Amino acid sequence: MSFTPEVVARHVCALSWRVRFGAALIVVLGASSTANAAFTYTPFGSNGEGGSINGQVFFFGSGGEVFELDAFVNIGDGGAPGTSAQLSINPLPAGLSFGFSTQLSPDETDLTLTYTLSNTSEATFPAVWFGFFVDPEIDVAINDYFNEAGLPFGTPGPGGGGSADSWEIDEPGYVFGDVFGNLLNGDLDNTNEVPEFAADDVSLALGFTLGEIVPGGFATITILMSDDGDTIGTFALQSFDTNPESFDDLTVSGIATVIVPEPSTSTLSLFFVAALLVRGAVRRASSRTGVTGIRRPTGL
Ligand SMILES: [Ca+2]
Ligand SMILES: [Ca+2]
Ligand SMILES: [Ca+2]
Ligand SMILES: [Ca+2]
Repeated sequence: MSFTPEVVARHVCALSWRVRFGAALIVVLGASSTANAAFTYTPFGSNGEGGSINGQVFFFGSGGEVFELDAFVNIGDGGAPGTSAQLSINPLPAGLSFGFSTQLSPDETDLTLTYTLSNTSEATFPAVWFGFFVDPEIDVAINDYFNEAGLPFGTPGPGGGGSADSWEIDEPGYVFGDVFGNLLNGDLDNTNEVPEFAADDVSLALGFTLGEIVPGGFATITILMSDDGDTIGTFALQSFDTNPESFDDLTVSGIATVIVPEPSTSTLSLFFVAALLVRGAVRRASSRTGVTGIRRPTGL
C-alpha cells in the first residue's frame, strides 16, 4: 500500500491508540507473565465485529489483544473486484440474512464464533464466499506489535464446506499488506508475508468457498480462536511474538457447513398426491389395454 495521506493518518491513529492502550496494559497487567490466561472481552458488535477499532475490549493470554476482527461476504457477482460486504460497515447482499453467536470454553482458552448466512430470497446465490479477519497484537506495552510473526499449518480444505480453503498472513494494510484488499475481493493469496525472519505487525485471514446456497438453504461458518493452540478441522493460522519473553500466541481455524433444505411437508404432500394420481391413471389405462406393467421374462 502506498503512503497516501489517508494511509499515514490511519497508521498514526492506530499507533496513537496502541500507545495509549499499551500504557493501560502496563497498569492493568504489568509485565507479561504466563500464557493461556484466557479470553476476556466486552460484547461484539451486532454483525460480529470486534476489537478495539470496533469499540470492543478483547484480551487473550496474558498480554495479547485483538485490535480488529471482522468478516466479509462475497456473492461472486461476476467476479468483479471489491464486491465483498465488510460486515462491520456494509449491508449484506439483499436476500442473504446473517446470524452471529459466540461461545467461550469452560476454561476460557477457546472462543468459538459462529456465523450463519441464510438465503431468504427465491433465487439461488451461485457462488458465496466468506472471509474471516483478525488483527491480533501481543505484549504491545513491552515490545510493541512490530515484532510478531505468523505461521500456517495443516492442509487447507477443498471448498464447498470443511476447513478454510484459502488463507493469508500479512501486515494488516496500514503500511504494505494487501490482505484487506484481498478480503474485499474475496480472493486471499495463500501467502505468509510475516514469517519469523521478517517480523512485523501480523494479521490473519481465513477464506471459505461456500459455493451455491439455494433458497431456504444456509451456511454455517464456525471459527475457533484459541490461546492454547487448539484447532478444529485440518488447517490453522497462528500469530506469535518473536520475543522469547513473550509467550502468548493466537491460533485461528474454522469449519464451514453448507445446508440444502429438506423438501417442506407441503411440498412432500403435493408430490405424494401427484404420485397417487399418476399411479391411478396408469392402472386405469392398464385395465383397458390388459397390460399389467410387469413383464415376465420370456421363455418362462
Ligand atoms: Ca483450549
Ligand atoms: Ca509484540
Ligand atoms: Ca498478502
Ligand atoms: Ca497485529
